[in-house]
Amino acid sequence: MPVARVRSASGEVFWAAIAQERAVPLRSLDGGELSLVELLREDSLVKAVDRRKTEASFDLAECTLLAPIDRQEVWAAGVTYKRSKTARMEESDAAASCYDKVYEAPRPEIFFKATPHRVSGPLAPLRIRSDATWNVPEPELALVISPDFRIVGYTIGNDMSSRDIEGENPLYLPQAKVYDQCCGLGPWIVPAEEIADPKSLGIRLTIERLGQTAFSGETSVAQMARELPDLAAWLCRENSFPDGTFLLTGTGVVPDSSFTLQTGDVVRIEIDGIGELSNRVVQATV
Ligand code: DO4
Ligand code: MG
Repeated sequence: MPVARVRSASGEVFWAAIAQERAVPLRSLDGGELSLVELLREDSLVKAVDRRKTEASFDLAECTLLAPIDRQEVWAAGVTYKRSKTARMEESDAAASCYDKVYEAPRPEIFFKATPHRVSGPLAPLRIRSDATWNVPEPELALVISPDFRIVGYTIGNDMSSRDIEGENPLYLPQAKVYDQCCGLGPWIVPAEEIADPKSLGIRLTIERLGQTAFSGETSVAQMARELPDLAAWLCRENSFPDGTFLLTGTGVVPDSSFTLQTGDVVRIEIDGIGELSNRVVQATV
C-alpha cells in the first residue's frame, strides 16, 4: 500500500496510506506529529503503516499529493547506465574520460541533489535554470533508505540537469544539478516489500509540448550497470542519515543532443509498480 504526503481540500497536510482512491491519514504512535522517519525505523514499512492508520479517510480526488518527503536529504548516483555515460562523454570535451572511468569503477558517482525545499511533488512546477541553455529531465528510480541503511521503499525521481553547465566543466556539476525546484519526487512511496524484483521495473519518459509528444523514451532498471543495494551501501559509507534519505539511482534515458526543455513542457515519468510523476517545466527570469 503506497504511503503519500497529502494535503486535504481544507489545507491539512499529513502522511497517508493510499487505497481504493482514498487517503487514510496516519498518526504517530507517540501522540505527536507523524514524521516519515518513524515509519522508516520499523522493520516492515507495510506493518508500520498498518499500525498507524486512523479511522478517517479522504477522497483522493479532492486531495493534493505532495512530494513524499519531510526532513530527508536527496542524493543521486550518476553514470549508472551506458546511455548516461555516452551522452555525458558527448557533451564534455574536458571530462569524457571521467565518465568512462566512473562507469567501470567499483566506487560509483554519488552526489548531493536536494534538500526538501528544493523538491517538487506531483503536478508541481520543476525549474530550468535561467542561466542554462541545454536542460533535460532525468527519470530515475529513487530508493527510500532508513537511518539504519535499509532500502525500505521506492518512488520516482526526476534529476533535472543543465547539460551545458555540466558539459562546460565537471566542477560545475553542483550548479547543473542543485537549485530551486531541481528535483521531482513522487507520487508516493511504495514499500520495498511490495516490489518483488526492482531490477525488472520499466521506466518511461514522455515530454509533451503544446499538446504533442516532443520526446519519449524508455529503459529498464535491468539495464543498470550496478546493483541497488550496492549503490545504497556506497552512499551510507562514513555517512549518517538520522531521518533516512532518498537516493536517485541514475538515468538510462537521455534525449538526443538537439533536445532541450522549454517553459510549459510537461514531463511525465512512469515506473512499473510505482505509478506516474508529472511536472510542468518553468523558467525563472533573472
Ligand atoms: O555525472 C553526472 C551526473 C550523472 C547523472 O545524473 C545520471 O547519470 O543520472
Ligand atoms: Mg541523474
